[in-house]
Amino acid sequence: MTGKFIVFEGVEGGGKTTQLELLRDWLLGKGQTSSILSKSPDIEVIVTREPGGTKLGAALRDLLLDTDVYGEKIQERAELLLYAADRTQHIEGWVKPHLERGAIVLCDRFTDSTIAYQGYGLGLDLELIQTLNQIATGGWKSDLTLWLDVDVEIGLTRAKNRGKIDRIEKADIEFHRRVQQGYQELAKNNPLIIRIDANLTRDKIQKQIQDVIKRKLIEWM
Ligand code: T5A
Repeated sequence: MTGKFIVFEGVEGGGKTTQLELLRDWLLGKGQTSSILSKSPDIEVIVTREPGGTKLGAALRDLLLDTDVYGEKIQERAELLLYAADRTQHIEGWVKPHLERGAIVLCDRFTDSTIAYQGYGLGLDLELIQTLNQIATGGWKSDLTLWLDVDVEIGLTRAKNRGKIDRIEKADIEFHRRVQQGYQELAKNNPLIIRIDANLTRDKIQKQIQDVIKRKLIEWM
């Protein structure tokens, strides 16, 4: 099997981080007698995220999510360009080399986040964002995108209960509803986006994800 790039998307608090880690453990067979990848034991499974998957990205992430960057408001197009810079560094310097070695790369957010947040959420030009995504990735696409579809209120409550709130989580509820609408539109137009009901318990969400991945692994292998 060649490397596979699996992306997790969705509004705040859908449980992407939680589910990515559960999926990695399941793929590697942690706590089980055999791994789902037992026929290909050498396959590497790595977890990464945007923004922040590289050292440069980690610095950009701090700037992007900080509630008070040197006391200045980040301009919307500056924000867009910072996400693009993070993505270029991440894809070229980290994701592609792993995929070329045959790894399964599980990534928390990718290009659809920019369409949903900066496009639908902030109202920046969608064509401009598509062009920028194209430049940042060199046209690279995910092999599969799992959209963790959680009600906006439930997701924000989960994120708030966790403790510290970042700059974007602080945005008003209408912003998050527009982001949600963005994901709905994206899923309508792209069969590679699979909707996962993320309003359920951690175990029930993971079960849906594993069922999708089992089907996909058969197809890919
Ligand atoms: N962004 C990103 C853009 O605007 N444009 C872009 O192009 C990109 C790439 C990233 C921010 O950047 C923005 C979007 C984001 O605002 P982030 O910290 O990565 O910042 O934010 P999120 O991706 O939203 O991460 P969160 O950590 O907020 O949410 P997750 O990862 O979806 O959820 P998770 O797993 O951390 O869970 C959140 C809390 O809920 C609990 C967990 O224990 C945790 O406390 N939880 C559940 N509780 C009940 N039931 C369940 N099923 C639960 N699953 C998890």
